[in-house]
Amino acid sequence: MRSAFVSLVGRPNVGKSTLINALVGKKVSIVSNKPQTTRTRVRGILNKDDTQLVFVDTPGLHKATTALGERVNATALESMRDVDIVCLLIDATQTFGTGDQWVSEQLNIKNAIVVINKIDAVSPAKLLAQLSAISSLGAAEYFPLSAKTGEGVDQLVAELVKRAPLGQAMYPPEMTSETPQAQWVAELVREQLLAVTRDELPYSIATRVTEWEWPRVRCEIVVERESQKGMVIGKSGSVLKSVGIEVRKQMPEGAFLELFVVVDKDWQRRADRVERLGY
Ligand SMILES: Nc1nc2c(ncn2[C@@H]2O[C@H](COP(=O)(O)OP(=O)(O)O)[C@@H](O)[C@H]2O)c(=O)[nH]1
Ligand SMILES: [Mg+2]
Repeated sequence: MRSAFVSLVGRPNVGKSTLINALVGKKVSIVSNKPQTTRTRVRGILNKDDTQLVFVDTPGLHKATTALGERVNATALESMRDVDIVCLLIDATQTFGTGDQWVSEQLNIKNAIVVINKIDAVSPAKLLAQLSAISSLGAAEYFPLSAKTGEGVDQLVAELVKRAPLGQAMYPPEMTSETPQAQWVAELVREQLLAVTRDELPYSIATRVTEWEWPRVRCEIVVERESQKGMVIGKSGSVLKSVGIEVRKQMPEGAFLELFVVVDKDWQRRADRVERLGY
């Protein structure tokens, strides 16, 4: 038996969460087109032959300007330590630059695997130019792939299996995620809200399940200002309603999901509130 912890790190929005879902073959981490969607360490488990790979999805490393930003950066940096393999993700559609360089300096790049993601969205010429720029990092291995289409994902898995050290399985074989059900529902609510909000609002939203008396589930949506409440609720509750419909589709049948919006003034800037919200 072999097993390995594999951490997925990189700047915000490079596709770390999309990739963990593709690797596990099941949605274990929420995704959005807004940077800084992932706020906690998320694990996803893949069993392949006699190897168990435990993937660790992490928040994107960025220049933090709030207590929340500092907290999630610390989570990302911690998640790189004590793992067997680090995969550094780079977005093929963005120019390789100082941000990626900085992230690469936070890890032992010589042992790391560099994943160039989103190859479905660039021309072969652009990809070649990117690969040649990125090769200056001096990583052990480079894997161009598309987390979205799945192209190249199997090749990465094969390499990870090859690198996994001998060891016991850490999770039972049927387990793909360790996120508690209530927390997962809160994340699904936040994912839907991220899809319909803009500007600074996505960063102001936190969600948490405050009651779980199946089939009744109560989820609180926390915003930072009174003025944001209306945007989350929508005209006669239209936004909340559509969020509820989309989330219920992803819950076991029969769920009765109640959504409430509350204001916690400037929570994102206050370390104690950030911690209380579970980040
Ligand atoms: N075209 C394309 N888009 C991708 C790919 N992987 C992720 N994305 C998109 O990039 C955005 C950020 O993805 P996400 O997984 O949340 O990035 P993270 O912040 O690194 O976790 C989303 O809009 C994804 O749909 C890919 O392989 N190809
Ligand atoms: Mg993410």
